[in-house]
Amino acid sequence: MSDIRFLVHPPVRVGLVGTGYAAMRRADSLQMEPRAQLVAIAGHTLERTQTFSQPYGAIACGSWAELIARSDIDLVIIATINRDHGAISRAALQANKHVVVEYPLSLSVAEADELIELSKAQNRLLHVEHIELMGGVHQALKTALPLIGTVFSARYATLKPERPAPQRWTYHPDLFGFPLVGALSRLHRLTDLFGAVATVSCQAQFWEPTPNSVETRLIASLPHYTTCLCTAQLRFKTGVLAEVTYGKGEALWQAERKFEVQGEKGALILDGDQGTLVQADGSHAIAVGGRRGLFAKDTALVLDHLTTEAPLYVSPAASAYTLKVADAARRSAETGATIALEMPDNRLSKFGAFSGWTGGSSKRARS
Ligand code: NAP
Ligand code: BLA
Repeated sequence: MSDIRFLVHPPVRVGLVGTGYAAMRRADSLQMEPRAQLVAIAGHTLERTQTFSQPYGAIACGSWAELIARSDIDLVIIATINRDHGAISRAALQANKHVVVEYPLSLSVAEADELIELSKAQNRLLHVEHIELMGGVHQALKTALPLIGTVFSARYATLKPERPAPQRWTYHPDLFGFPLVGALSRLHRLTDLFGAVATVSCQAQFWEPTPNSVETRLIASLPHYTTCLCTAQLRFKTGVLAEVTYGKGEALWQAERKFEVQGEKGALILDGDQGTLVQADGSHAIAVGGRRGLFAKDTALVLDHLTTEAPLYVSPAASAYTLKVADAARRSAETGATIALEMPDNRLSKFGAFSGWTGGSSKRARS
């Protein structure tokens, strides 16, 4: 991460693509930052873009291509639908802009790799946001993992009942990607904690938007669904077995956000924002920080990086590796096969891909 060969003199001039929740958090963060200037915004419709841009005093662009073509922009922040991340990142890098993109970098594994190569060739920053790594739950896990000895299993479930299912892009496979690709942070927490994955198997269910029906169709791709429910089993190279469940929509009745890790000397349970360490002598509450202010933190770290070369908390190579795992889950769900992953490129460690590999990891990892 020390091979950054660029420095931007503040204020960093920013173009923002997107007008939704993540874009608003970015725009608010930039407005608070003396080191940045939000120059222009591009959205889905010009009307919404104009309304969104006005309080920030930013120029509303008619398209992301128009935004990227501007010579008064150093950094493009991409906070729009997942389908477009790859194309916008590519165009921005080709135009010599630095790029920050919300996860996932691309819906395609091959394109993600190409973009990383392109950013190096262009000598520009490519940062994929992974705010979940800075959130309270993940930080609590990282801090407490050494207390439970050799880890052998983990379970992470996030279920979000939404009734009726919203008419949003997040329920369109073409726009969001395979559920564990679009919600890449779920798998990324695990690769950050436990490192490289040996095998993946996954089952996925999708409910079609048939009126008055919750008929289950075990097919991987529909133009639009009203519920998805995916469960992936990951066997890590260290031997840790993990199960990840992700679901959203109107066929679900009980919300859940729970991360459990079992080790030879204890267990860690993070249920919502409640943390518990279970050991031989009983259960102890552990402190868990919040989930607010994470986009602002990410934005500040990017500005630190661009203006002083301070290191970032995650590398695009680490994100691209997790994308390979998520894509293997998709292939497993489609074929019914268990997918073996190739050992990640040794160069990954150079880019900090497995920064969390040693943190609280099992003894097996070192044996
Ligand atoms: P959002 O609030 O729904 O905003 C989506 C943006 O995309 C809006 O500008 C929307 O414009 C536009 N859009 C919607 N449908 C579109 C279509 N068919 N074609 C082109 N543009 C379309 O979503 P979000 O939560 O901000 O998510 C944006 C990105 O941030 C995603 O990549 C997501 O993974 C990432 N992210 C979000 C969070 C979070 O907390 N929300 C956290 C981490 C990462 P209109 O409203 O005008 O349609
Ligand atoms: C992640 N939240 C996301 C993502 C989307 C949303 C599309 C990226 C895909 C994913 O990982 O699932 C969308 N989140 C929403 C919406 C609501 C929501 C529409 O909570 C409606 C209330 N995001 C928020 C709010 C918070 C928030 C209000 O919109 C609360 C502080 C946090 N969303 C948040 C965080 C992530 C995320 C921290 C990263 C994912 C993670 O923690 O694993």
